[in-house]
Amino acid sequence: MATALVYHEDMTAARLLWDDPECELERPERLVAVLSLLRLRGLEQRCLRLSACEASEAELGLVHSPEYVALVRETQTLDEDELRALSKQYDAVYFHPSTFHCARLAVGATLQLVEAVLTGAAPNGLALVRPPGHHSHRAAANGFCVFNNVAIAAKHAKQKHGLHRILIVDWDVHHGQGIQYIFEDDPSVLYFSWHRYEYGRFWPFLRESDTDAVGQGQGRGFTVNLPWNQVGMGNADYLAAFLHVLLPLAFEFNPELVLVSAGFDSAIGDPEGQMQATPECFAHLTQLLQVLAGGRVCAVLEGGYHLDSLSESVCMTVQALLGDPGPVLQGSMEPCQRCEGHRVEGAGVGRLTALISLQCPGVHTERPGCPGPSLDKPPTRQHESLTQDKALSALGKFLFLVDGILNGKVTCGIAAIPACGKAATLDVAIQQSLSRGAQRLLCLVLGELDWPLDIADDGRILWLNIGGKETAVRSAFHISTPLPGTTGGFLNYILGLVLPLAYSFQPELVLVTVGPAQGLQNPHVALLAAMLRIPAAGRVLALLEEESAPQLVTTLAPVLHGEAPPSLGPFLMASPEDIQTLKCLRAQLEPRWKLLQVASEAQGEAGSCHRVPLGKPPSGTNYTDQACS
Ligand code: Q9C
Ligand code: ZN
Repeated sequence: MATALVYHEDMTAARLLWDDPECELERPERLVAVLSLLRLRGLEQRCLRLSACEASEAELGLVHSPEYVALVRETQTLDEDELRALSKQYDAVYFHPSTFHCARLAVGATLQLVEAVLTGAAPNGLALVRPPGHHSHRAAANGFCVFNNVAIAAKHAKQKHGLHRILIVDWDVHHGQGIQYIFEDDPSVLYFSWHRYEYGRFWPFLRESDTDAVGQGQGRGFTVNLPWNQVGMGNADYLAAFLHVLLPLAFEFNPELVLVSAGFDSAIGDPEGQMQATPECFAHLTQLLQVLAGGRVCAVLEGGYHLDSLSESVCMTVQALLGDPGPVLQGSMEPCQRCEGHRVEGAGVGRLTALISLQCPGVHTERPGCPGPSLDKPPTRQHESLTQDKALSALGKFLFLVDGILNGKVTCGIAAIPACGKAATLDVAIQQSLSRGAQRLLCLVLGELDWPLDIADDGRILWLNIGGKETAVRSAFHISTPLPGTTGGFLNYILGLVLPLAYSFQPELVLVTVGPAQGLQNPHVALLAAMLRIPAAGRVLALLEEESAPQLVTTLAPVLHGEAPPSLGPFLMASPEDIQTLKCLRAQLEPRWKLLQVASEAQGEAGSCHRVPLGKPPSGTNYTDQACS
């Protein structure tokens, strides 16, 4: 099953016929450039290619008024002066005699993509369309957009497929106010948009693009705006927004489908966005979304006006959809510090989390330590596994695997070892990696296991023990915490601690050691592996104990190959104890690991934990137990 790629070359027909500096950016070459790079990279050939058909007028009517559809239909027969006069009635819009045809193809392509994904013909996909859609209203064109492709697709998924929860992620650099208006009172569509805002001084200059627009009536809490009040936002800012704002909400919402308003004017080089995120960032954003909704991610092109940046970014998105590991995300992982007001912050968002919890029926808090209902489902498909044997007992083979990952010949691996040999094997893997010159090794240990005595805490190993006996930050590189008691707590740990640390550390290899009876169910381990694979560019080596191996291998092999992890089941809120523990850990680790920083949390309750400066503690000191109990 391959990623769907929906396109039709007729969508290059519409173009600006007169001089207009504002509208000339949106030109046919955008699609031509994207498609030719996709071909050059061999990506188009790997996709399930679908030729777009025009949407029906009934489909347009899911969102647009009959009068507006009729008006756009009439533009087919207008002459240039009439087209120009009509265009002037809207903000940043041009019409061409082919606009109606193109815009219907754009909607049709989006619907075909969603249809392919919801019927199982493709796991995910991308629609390459013009004109874009997210600014258009029920009865108005706006910002180069004629029909609202993504909004129509969401309505279609609800009506024709009976979906109850759809997440729309709008990573275009402009606010998709059209989508916001269409779903503002609808709790079945969670709309998230980040956008260049500059306190309202950037187009479309709307008060309702700010954080305090959260939806209305039943839909209150299901619109999430993240305005950027300065240009120059980069990879770390975008990642922080996903890890600290979007993904916690998205997991709680538990969407059945993810639609992406995939505008690439938020990428470096774009004249509209003036942002700094590199094309590689879009592979990461896509991969992060693929852990939701069983991987059913449909990306639909919106803006993106720098042809090279746009084409590279689309290629990165398609590579991620295809399941390819990587790329490594370069550069400092420090979100923007200087500027107040646009750091990822939660004045609105904190309230939203609470609101969504209240509005989701069946949300309740579990007693910490009391595991939820069994989430294990027998795997339904057979997967090719990277395991060289059912159990990799020979040390030679194991070291071959470590070497293979470090030198790039192997992407990832799974090793099953006898319980008694677990600590020794991990020790050997670490020694081997260091002797091969590895500079950054992330050891994620699930269950109780101590840092190997013979290995120095010198910054080359980041040791993260989840399910250890106690909460302890022995150094910035030696962290231990008990297992959170609920799914919500576990998600908080992954999104609020494990991934920010992994992104900041940029490991060359991640060693995941899974002990027996560590308290995690297989879907939880699968989610952790699926998410760690992203910052690690795929380079994950899982060490399992033989007794638990056969089942875990069937769970882990597909996710290490890039398949979506299974759902975690009903969302159970984190316990106050787990939240407090996480806050204490973060407060202590923030000075060293910048991606942990979230403006709204920086003071608040976490301020009640004494912060102990990091560095090498005297041996045996356990900071956290002193400071936060
Ligand atoms: N320099 C999309 O990206 N012009 N539409 C703004 C500010 C309108 C953008 C002028 C931009 C419309 C789909
Ligand atoms: Zn845009």
